[in-house]
Amino acid sequence: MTSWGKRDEMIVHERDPFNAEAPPGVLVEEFVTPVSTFYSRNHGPIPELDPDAWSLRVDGAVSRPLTLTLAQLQAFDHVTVTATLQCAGNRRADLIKVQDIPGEDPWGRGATSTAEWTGARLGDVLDAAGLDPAPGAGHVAFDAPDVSQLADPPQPYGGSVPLAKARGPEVLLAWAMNGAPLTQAHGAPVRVVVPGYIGARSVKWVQRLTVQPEPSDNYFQATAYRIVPPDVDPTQAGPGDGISLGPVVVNAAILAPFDGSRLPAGRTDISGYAYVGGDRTVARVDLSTDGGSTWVQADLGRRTDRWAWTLWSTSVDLAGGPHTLLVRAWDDAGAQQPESPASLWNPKGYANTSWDRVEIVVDA
Ligand code: MTE
Ligand code: MO
Repeated sequence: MTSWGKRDEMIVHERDPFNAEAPPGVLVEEFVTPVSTFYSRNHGPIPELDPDAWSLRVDGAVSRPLTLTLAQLQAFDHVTVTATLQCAGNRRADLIKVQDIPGEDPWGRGATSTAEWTGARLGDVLDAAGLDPAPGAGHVAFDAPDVSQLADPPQPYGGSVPLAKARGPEVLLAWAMNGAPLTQAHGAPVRVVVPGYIGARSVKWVQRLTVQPEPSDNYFQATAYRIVPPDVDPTQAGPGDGISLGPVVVNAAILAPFDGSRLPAGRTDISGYAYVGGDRTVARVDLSTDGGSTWVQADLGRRTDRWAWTLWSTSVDLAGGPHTLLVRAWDDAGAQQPESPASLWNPKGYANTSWDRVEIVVDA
């Protein structure tokens, strides 16, 4: 299984560790992304865990430390949440066009996907462990067994979220994705799903939860997934430098038509996604077909899932010739995406939320 259950159309950035995204035209087809086209983001070799031997250790600032087997975890209430994951490296390719970002993959618009996740609430498991609500209990750290050689020093993957987020009813210890057991690449037998936070916090193959006063000291929490200033050499950045990424900022992309396409004259359908995490929702999506001189509001599709993306679409008559399509989304706090990727450039290429731009030519 060299392609980890993914369709041939996937854009594979790296085989080892496996990193792949769906092309835009495939991603836009369905609100719930099929597992075969859901992006895959890994920092080390994908581990193969025996579900019968797997257990979850829950420790730290709890009065009853627990070790749960899969069957014991599945004895908690089952909850299904339709949630989008979005990698902090989504749309990095457009930052690389501003200035090169050595050592990081040029992800396009597809480092984000939506699934129906089923599992136990993390908060229910913490309650069972006798969570100590004392001031010392500030974060929940997640540990996984996959060792990343990209970390300095090489170490297993991990991360953390603030306790207040961890207790949200949407945060899951998930064993199923789109109604089927998690695949090996997506974290079998159990992963964390933290809707609204960058994908990096949804730790796969999780085997330990620790309630602790500080964020995780794991490399992927303390050093990576942080925005350092443009003039800092990221290889010199140490633990605690820069801005730690958590809630996802409002973002949007055009998935159809594809950049560089040549289209027949007449009515043109334009579609894509918009997404915001934290405690915000997408409020409006604007589209321009003339490089930003004028804007129309796109139609927002299915809006029933609080933690999922909004797929938007619109249909326009375009005259023959070249057109610059732009999209920008607004959230319910009135925040809008910044115009230029240059204003957002950072040495690791995270959180490109600039207006998305697609160049097309319409036949006369
Ligand atoms: N969990 C582990 N154990 N190892 C990883 O490399 N990658 C993280 C996160 N969880 C990762 C992990 C990142 S950066 C993202 S964006 C998501 O998983 C991607 O989840 P997916 O591969 O299921 O799409
Ligand atoms: Mo990510």
